Amino acid sequence: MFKRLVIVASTLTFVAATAAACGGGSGGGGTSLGFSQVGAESGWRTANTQSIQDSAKDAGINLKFADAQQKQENQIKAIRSFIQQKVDVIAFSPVVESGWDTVLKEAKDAKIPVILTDRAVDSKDPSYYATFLGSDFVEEGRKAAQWVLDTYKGSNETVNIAELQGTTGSAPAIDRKKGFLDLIGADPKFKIVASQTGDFTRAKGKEVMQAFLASHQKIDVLFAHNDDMALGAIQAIEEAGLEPGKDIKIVSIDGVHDALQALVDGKENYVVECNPLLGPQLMDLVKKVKAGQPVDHRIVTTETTFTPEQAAAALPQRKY
Ligand code: GZL
Repeated sequence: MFKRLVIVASTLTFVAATAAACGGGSGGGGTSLGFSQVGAESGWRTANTQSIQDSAKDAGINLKFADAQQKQENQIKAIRSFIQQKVDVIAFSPVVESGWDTVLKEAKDAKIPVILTDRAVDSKDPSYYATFLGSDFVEEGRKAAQWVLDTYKGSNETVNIAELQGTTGSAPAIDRKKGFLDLIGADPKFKIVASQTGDFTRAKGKEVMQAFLASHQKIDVLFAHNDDMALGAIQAIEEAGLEPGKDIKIVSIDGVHDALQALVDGKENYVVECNPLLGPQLMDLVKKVKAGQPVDHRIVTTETTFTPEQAAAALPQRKY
């Protein structure tokens, strides 16, 4: 009798330990999720990764997480590995829009549902993924442009704009540029005098801004596709002896802590939020998709904008 009790107890301990390793939360029901992340290029990405990892644990979902270091071939390798491991669901944030049809068809043939988070793909076949959860990047670009229009309303002076673009070929870079031009392009007083990719990183943003400043073209406004490039540009502007936020007004997108602090410090002028905390919604979608429940094919995340005053109010409880 005693021996049987010991076996039962040790088995229960093993099951509990396994459950904890797979995320001690409830409701996951042994669900396995393979997630391929873009990389760790920005504050936004770090917050996005944290949200996904924390939410998987809370939901009791066994997360297999792969960092692609911003290389598409690494994401394709990771997705193929997830297929071989027969995970229940695959999710990923595609580093660029194109080149996914082959591997998405492999997942479809293996009957493993795919969820897109954060960024979109340009696949023509909507059956390649169950849903796309992420921001409306065109709207984010429009919000940034609207602030520029409002700031220079009533002035007939030419406004020279420099643009730090995100990763070439990525959905946020393509769509934020489109949204910005939709509004800015309508008024000839606004001229984009310089535009180049800073690959969403601070280092590259600083380097490209240094080149913009060296070109001696007068710059009135910097539009950066993300905060990290704007923060790098601020360093370049200060090292050039100019005042960021005054000599060159700056608008960027994401809403990470350091950018809100730059707003409060007067070094930035406006920030458009792009919400990285997609983890809870993603885990809810994973469970629904695994259970074969219907989900919307496109789910847009809700987000806001920040003036310096709004940044000061938001900073104390800012999660990222
Ligand atoms: C947007 C996300 C972008 C962020 C950048 O949803 O894909 O990638 O704006 C990040 O900070 O690098």
